[in-house]
Amino acid sequence: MSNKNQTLGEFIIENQASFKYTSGELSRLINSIRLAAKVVNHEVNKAGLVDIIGAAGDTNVQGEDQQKLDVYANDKFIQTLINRNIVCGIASEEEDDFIAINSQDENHQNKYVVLIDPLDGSSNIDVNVSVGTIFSVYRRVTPVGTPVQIEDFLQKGNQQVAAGYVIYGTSTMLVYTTGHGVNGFTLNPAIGSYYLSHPNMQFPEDGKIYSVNEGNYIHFPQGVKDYIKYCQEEEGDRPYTSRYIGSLVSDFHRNMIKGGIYMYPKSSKNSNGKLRLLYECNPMAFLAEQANGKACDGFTRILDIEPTELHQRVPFFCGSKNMVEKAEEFMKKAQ
Ligand code: P6P
Repeated sequence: MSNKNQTLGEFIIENQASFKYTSGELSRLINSIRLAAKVVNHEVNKAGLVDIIGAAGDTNVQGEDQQKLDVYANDKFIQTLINRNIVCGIASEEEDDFIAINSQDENHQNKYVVLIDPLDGSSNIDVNVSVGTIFSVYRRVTPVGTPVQIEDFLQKGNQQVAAGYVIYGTSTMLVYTTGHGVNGFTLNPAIGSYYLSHPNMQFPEDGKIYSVNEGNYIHFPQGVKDYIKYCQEEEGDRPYTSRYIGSLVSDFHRNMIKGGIYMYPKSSKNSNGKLRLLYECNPMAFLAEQANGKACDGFTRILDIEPTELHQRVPFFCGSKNMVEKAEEFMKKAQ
């Protein structure tokens, strides 16, 4: 149950009982993400002042080292999660290997691992386009109290206990699920509180927006080319509108509100596509399915894919159910 304008804190307390398996740890985990997002939001929003505060790698007017924003975001989320002593391991797009936490202390009882893309689309910051943080949460599968292992991270997406994103756009929003639907919270930066602005978010079953980098068209598989031509032909409610921001979180968020499909297919340039399974596709697929949408690699449900390595890439089709199913139809027909 949720009512509009409830704060994120009130929402978490009210829905605590529905977080199965947790004694408040998952709530504290979401709270730590909400705090880190506020800190990163502040830094992202002043990135435009780079001439005053110094570009990445320089020192700013206070003589402080100016970090690249994705490195900054990575450090902030990792430190916030470690300081609150909630998780036993973290994997990040910015870290080659996973980070084991408290591995020397067999008394720690932390049972969650977090996988994160700290600042997806960060190349857009220099041109003032929205960017986002994406996170995915699992319960560990190795014994509590022992050092976390790679198998704690290489779990299928259907094992996630929570997933979400922060979108640093015209307003900053935290959108997440714990398996009981998707809710969106908008930050009021004046007082630092998030308010439930988008309760129970749902993908429209159908849509008229397709998001893909058409510059790669000649490199796409035939099924993708056929689907793009289908979107463009004059028939019924088509041609659709092409909208591609170059920021997954932004395209996903718009499509969830208005209806649409986002595609990052494999191509002759990227044999498995570009997006990472564990900390981009799985969390977005969990959100999509919780919001009555769908997510696949063109043939297989994303959440059923067996991961083999931390930074593996997969082709990604995600959004309104009927649109994803139509794209799958073209992929299978062209096979
Ligand atoms: P391209 C950003 O780098 C990202 O991971 C997604 O956020 C975005 O949708 C995609 O890559 C853009 O990639 O190759 O179209 O520039």
